[in-house]
Amino acid sequence: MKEAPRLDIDPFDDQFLADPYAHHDALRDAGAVVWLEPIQTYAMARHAEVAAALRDHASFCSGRGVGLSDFAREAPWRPPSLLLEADPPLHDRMRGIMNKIVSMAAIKALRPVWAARAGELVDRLVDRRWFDAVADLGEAYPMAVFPDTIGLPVEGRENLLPYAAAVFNGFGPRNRVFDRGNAAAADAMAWVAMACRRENLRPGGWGAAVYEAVDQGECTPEEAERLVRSFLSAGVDTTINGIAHMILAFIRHPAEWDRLRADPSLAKRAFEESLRWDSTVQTFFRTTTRDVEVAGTTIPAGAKVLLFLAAANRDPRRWDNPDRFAIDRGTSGHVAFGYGIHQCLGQMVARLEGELLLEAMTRRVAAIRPAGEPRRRLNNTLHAIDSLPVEVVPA
Ligand code: PQS
Repeated sequence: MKEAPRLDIDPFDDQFLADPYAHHDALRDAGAVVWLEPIQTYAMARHAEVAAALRDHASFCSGRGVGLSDFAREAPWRPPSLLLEADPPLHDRMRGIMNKIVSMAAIKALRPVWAARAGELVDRLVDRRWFDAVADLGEAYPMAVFPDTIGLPVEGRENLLPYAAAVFNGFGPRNRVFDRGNAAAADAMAWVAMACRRENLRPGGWGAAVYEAVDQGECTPEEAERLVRSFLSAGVDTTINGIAHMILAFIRHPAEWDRLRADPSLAKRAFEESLRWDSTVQTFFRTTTRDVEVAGTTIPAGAKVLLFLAAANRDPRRWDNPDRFAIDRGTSGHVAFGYGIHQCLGQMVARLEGELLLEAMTRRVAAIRPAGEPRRRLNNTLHAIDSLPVEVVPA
């Protein structure tokens, strides 16, 4: 039996968060399982072991939280999510309710409206020529389509952004990044709590649909309120940064834009590859429910294990030339949306947004160029960008 190598790497310090990819080789190469001394937890960063842990939800549970904090020892900072921070059977019952709302048919119904919004937005940005791919595209597009789909109050929607930043910081330690985000989010948390109430959700939206499950006897009103909160927690900051990194991927690999323009049918694959290349959700934790042996090392029961999704998505053991963004690459098996029973509920929503924006842009944009230095925003879970100035050359 091997001991896990001890590493002096803090994956939540400013230097790591600013450039996680610089540190992934050290994590992957040290072993299949490592012990991170600064945060006193196990971690895995190779594709095979990350995927296996995600698949094995019975041994690697979510109900004790998917952050550093162990809900069996510490009170959670917010009431736990009934999806993300739950195990079967509760998880499966809640996920069943949500799967019926975020269905293929529902996604299909959104497409014409969301495509029109993408076209209008991209028209305006191409006219301007210079813009910020974070504020003007990455934020503007999801904010133009997603809150309406949920049926949220119009007033105060800007609160979604600081709220989500706090949620994703909350999966890390109580470091400076967390404190900074949390201080900014106090009002936002109150707005989100208000927006999740039945009387504040527009009839016909996905929020109201969750409460219809209460009328059907499928869940309690308290559960419905918590499920609506999941839409608000996970639905904006993720896609915002996914879209921004998709643009960054093309800026860093300009020939890929020419290839996409030559064959716009690659849009879907290009978005998927951008998620593999830069995974918005960099990490999260599981907790072992028993002693688990991984590649000859035993992780004891009740241990937090940090899974590096983004490192798995660039593991050279799994991907050829992993640092290269190649839009026609086979991306099947990437774990940017997770894997197994907790695999992202909103993945079809994210894909629709990415694909529709790319489609709108391939028709109108000949080239995308950097127009200034990108500015990072540090977050304990998300690879986030604050600003990405670009110039687009009209087609
Ligand atoms: C919720 C669901 C999902 C919620 C880590 C966390 C999340 C990806 C990685 C997330 C956050 C919140 N998604 O149900 O509240």
